[in-house]
Amino acid sequence: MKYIQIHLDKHIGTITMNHPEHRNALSEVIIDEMINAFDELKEAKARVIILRAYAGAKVWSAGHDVKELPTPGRDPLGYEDSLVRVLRTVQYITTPVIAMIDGSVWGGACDLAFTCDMLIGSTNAQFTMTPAKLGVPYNASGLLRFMNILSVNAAKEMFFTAQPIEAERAHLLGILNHLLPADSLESYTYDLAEKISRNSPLSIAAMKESFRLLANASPLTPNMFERIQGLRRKVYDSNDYREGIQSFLEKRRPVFKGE
Ligand code: YXS
Repeated sequence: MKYIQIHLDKHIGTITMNHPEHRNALSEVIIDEMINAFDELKEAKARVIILRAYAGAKVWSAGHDVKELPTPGRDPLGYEDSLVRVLRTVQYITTPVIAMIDGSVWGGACDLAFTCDMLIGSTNAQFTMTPAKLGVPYNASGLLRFMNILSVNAAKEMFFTAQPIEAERAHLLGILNHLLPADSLESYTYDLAEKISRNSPLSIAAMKESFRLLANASPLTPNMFERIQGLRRKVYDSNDYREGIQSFLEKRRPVFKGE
């Protein structure tokens, strides 16, 4: 694999994102490799999986590959979108996944990290939710995930301001399970993973799947879903959506006109 490294040692799997040139942006290629890596570790009976960036990375992941966002008129986070596919993989694999974070996390990569079962970060960890900066209407399952982790007002602040949440505050808000100095992050994470690997995989698998079902148990009527989709379609059909992507590609600040 080109951008993903896999390692398995005594039931503890590690998936390392390794695309420094593009700050581990979640392109179709890296996502397909990541999904294969989860499948391989599941096959190999890993009892816990750690998802991390390459050693020394200042950016854990720069989020969805903006160059792969669809042109206006197509849902940028549809069911078959690569980011959405890997989020489902992390949710449905019954092996616990720990996000080990020692750098900045952007946009859809925040959703990937939040979808993991635990987040362990260093003081370098930072989380920035960017859809509003790019003119992207985030999707219902993503918003629900943030609401399950954060208070609604903290989730709204993340999405509406597109400003970074630093490590200390991320720990305070419950995003990070543990906050460590950078030089003890790895040993602490693998030590916690080892404790999980000693427990019953069957019991953990049943509880992880139950957590998933219960977390998504909020009743969403077809009418509610269609209303959300209608609201989102207006946005990804808009000129502002086009401007958000264009401004990123031209490395300039976006000028949104609300149309
Ligand atoms: O121009 P070259 O070829 O050298 O490549 C540059 C960047 O274009 C590329 N890159 C990305 N390419 C595609 N998608 C990305 N998200 C992305 N991020 C970076 O990586 C090369 C190095 O980038 P550069 O020079 O900016 O690195 P840096 O170290 O100065 O800054 C690192 C970052 C992460 C602060 C900076 O790259 C950045 O702000 N990236 C964009 C972060 C972001 O806005 N991500 C959200 C993507 S959209 C998304 O996730 C969802 C759709 S949503 O928005 O709804 O959550």
